[in-house]
Amino acid sequence: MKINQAIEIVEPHLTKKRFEHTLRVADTAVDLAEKYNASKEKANLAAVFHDYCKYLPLPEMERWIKNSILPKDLLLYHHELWHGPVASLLIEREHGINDLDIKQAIYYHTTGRANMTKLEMIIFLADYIEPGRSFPGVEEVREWAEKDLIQACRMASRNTIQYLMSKNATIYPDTFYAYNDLTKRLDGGNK
Ligand code: DGI
Ligand code: FE
Ligand code: FE
Repeated sequence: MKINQAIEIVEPHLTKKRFEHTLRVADTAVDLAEKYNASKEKANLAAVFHDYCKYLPLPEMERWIKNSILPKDLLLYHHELWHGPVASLLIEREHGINDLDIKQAIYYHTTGRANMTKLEMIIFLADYIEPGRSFPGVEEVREWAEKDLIQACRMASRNTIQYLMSKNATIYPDTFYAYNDLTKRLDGGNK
């Protein structure tokens, strides 16, 4: 699919702010793909669709999870976790995007997971560091993104877990698996 076609599909599903976020994620993802030798086309397309389902009504997302191969335990966690997996399903059904790399990058963009591919890390990180973000600690992650993709993802994952724990939120297993795996990849972890 051509990128302009993807943008036209996605725009009406998003608020203006979310659409602008999406375009910044796409720019950031293309830069990261360039830096880390991944497909810029795939990074661009995955980024444009990553929040495609962000505003789908909750009962509709719930229905998709119940009536598809998506894991049912998603329903036991915060609904913020649903839009990536549901989007990975709907972009194929509605728009014929069946590239597994792209679908997985969209699927896991919120939580990450163990053994993330390069494209998954690029979308996960681009979503976190796009220039509109102002989380505490984001500047340090931006600096790491210049030199070490895994370290940058690990910092983003760690910050997200710390933030969620400070709110007493529950944390989806893949969120922890991402952090543990990225940590082990770097230094074997501290056990
Ligand atoms: O869709 P975006 O707002 O661009 O960003 P996102 O999809 O990365 O994240 C949406 C929210 O999900 C963000 O506030 C962090 C949160 N989140 C990530 N992992 C978990 C989580 N929330 C809960 N409750 N549990 C998680 O494991
Ligand atoms: Fe998202
Ligand atoms: Fe996003």
